[in-house]
Amino acid sequence: MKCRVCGQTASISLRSHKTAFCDTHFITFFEKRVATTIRRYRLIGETDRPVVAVSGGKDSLSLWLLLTKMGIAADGVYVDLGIGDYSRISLEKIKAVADRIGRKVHIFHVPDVFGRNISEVAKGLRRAPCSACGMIKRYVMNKVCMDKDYNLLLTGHNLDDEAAALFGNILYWKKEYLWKKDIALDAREGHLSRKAKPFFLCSEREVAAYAIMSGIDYIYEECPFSKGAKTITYKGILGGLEEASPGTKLMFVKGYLKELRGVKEAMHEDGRAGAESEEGFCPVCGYPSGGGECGFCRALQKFELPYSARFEEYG
Ligand code: Q46
Ligand code: ZN
Ligand code: ZN
Repeated sequence: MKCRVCGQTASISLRSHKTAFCDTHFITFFEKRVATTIRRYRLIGETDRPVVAVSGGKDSLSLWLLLTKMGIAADGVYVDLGIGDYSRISLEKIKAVADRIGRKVHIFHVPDVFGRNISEVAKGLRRAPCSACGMIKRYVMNKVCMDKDYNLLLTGHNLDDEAAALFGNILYWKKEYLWKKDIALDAREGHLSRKAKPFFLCSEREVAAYAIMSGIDYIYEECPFSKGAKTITYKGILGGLEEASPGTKLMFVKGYLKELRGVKEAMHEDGRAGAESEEGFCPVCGYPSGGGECGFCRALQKFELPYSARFEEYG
């Protein structure tokens, strides 16, 4: 197969776009598509101060590099869960990209603040690791935005992540989650800063190709706690559908976004939008909590630890 642009041997064929590219022209194609998504959905404005949630994986590191190439200056934020080599190697990869693009990264070390890793924190709280991790990550991301004056949190979620989550929500008719996903969320829709996902319409395969072709050294391993997650099964099922009918995933997610606009407008008209975001602040840390102590402070108290949310700054 030949590259659509220069006619040289293609290194990637994109069946869902009925085209193929060499490395150089794939990178251009991919960057243009993300730039179009950012513009069309107004994800990042000129006056925004964005921060990227980085994990060491291909998605977040690609996003970080791509934004820098587009002239969008963004720092990174990383939550070190203290999971042995997985966390250590992730941080090494993040630091390498931070050095390459000349940006800093705020690092929150769970073991430093909680005196134990995420698995032990979860045990102490009698929660599943992913539930404790989600709570801490949400807190840390919001905290870094509040303390360091960022107004936009960017994440590297890709089309496959979104399609799998959407599929799961529909499969079990989780109506409480179904219409909450969006390519961008205003402040207070479950978090404090605005939030956007510039790779919402880019498949995992495309992002991985972009990372490799751009020379990003990312961690291949997934978090050990992600094993057996249902989303992996859903991704497999959707992968089969995509194989049989290229473009299905993109159509599914784009169709959802279109429907969502209508749902949000209707909610706005009948005054349901934002009804659940009750004001109230945590008496310990001042974090908006809907009243009462926030989950993060309650977790620290459970271990009889004083309040602390310090960051290491690298770069
Ligand atoms: S939630 Fe769970 Fe992930 Fe946290 S503990 Fe690992 S798998 S990292 S997105
Ligand atoms: Zn080419
Ligand atoms: Zn608190």
